[in-house]
Amino acid sequence: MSKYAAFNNETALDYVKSLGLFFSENAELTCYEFGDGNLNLVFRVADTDNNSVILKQALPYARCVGESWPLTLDRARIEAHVLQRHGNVCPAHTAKVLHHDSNKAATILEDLGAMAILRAELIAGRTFENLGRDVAQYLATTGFYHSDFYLSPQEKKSQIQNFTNPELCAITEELFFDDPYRECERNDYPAELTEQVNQLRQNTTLLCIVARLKAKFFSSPQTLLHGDVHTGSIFVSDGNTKLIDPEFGFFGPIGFDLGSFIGNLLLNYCAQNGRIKEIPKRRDVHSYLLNTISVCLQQFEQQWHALAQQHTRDLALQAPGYLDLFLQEVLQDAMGYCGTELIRRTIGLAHVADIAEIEDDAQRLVAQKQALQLGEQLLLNAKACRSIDDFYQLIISFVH
Ligand code: SR1
Ligand code: MG
Repeated sequence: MSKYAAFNNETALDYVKSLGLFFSENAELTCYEFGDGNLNLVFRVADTDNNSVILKQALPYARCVGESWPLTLDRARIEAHVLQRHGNVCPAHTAKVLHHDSNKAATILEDLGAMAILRAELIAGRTFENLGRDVAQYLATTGFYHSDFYLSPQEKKSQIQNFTNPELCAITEELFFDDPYRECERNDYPAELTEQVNQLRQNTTLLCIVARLKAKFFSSPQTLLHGDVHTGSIFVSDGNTKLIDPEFGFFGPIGFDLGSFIGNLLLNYCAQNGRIKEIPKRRDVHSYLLNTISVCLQQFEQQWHALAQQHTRDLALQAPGYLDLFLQEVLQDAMGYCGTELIRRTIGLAHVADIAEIEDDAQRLVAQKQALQLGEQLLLNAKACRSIDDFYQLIISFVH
């Protein structure tokens, strides 16, 4: 049985070569580590003919914090298996797993180096026409085919066990729903936000809404989530969109991924006020982001509807009218989770470069205040929304 040891450039190259699966026997290979995420090592192994693969390996701790934050290696198994299951139903928008070794916590993936990470592109003000549609397709398809509408109760319960991911879920449970709402060493925000943060923490209505969302995150195994759909988990090109990095995957509430994605678009929206100086250009990027949110919500709802009408296997869930009620609740949850994403990325541990890397202190503060206020308002008003149009109006009433 192969044993775990963290790779370096040399051992990563040797490992990929030893598999004999991706390169010709005499190929001259090069390898370098380029991971800049919070948790893992990521190597690119290439030959001289432009063939390449990505080797991703989990470390036994959170890379962004160090060995003081131990973390299960099992997340590599979860990630590879979520990618495989999501890839089976939505291959167009899921990164392809080429090989996985749970003992080494290592996965070899297709190299998406010809595409770019969405966060960096959005920060640079670049736009991608199909983004909203593609992410909606990924979320609706992977969501539907792992839900009670489609899986048998036996199969679903067995898959819930396979994807039990307590350590990574605990990170989300604490970073999304606990830390921002109380004093905590991990929180990180400027002194100028203290008053706004204190008001947030004293709002008992808001704290109850956050508690409800956390309870649902704990105990609503509705579908196999990606678990971390931020704009750093999405590769884009002019023609395509691919999701990577579902190591936080587990069976949870359907609205969580949708809300995380929209939250990240809104964080970029807030950031652009401090980034793009030319008003017409900024207006274009803002309209693009709002339009992408609108398309994503509409497509998600339409696609889920179409899948459910054609492929629902459960008899009771076919009851007339149930689907609409179900989707309304999913969208309300999504808006709530979106609010928690905006808040935790502004005052919690893990910030987004969109806002954190705005150079001018005053401009950064304006973006942070807007993100915090928007997050708060989405949380407070999500339950009152009944339609996609209500959600859209809610968002635009607080960003304009
Ligand atoms: C310690 S991990 C911090 C954040 O990075 C991941 O990508 C997740 O979003 C997590 O909350
Ligand atoms: Mg990640």
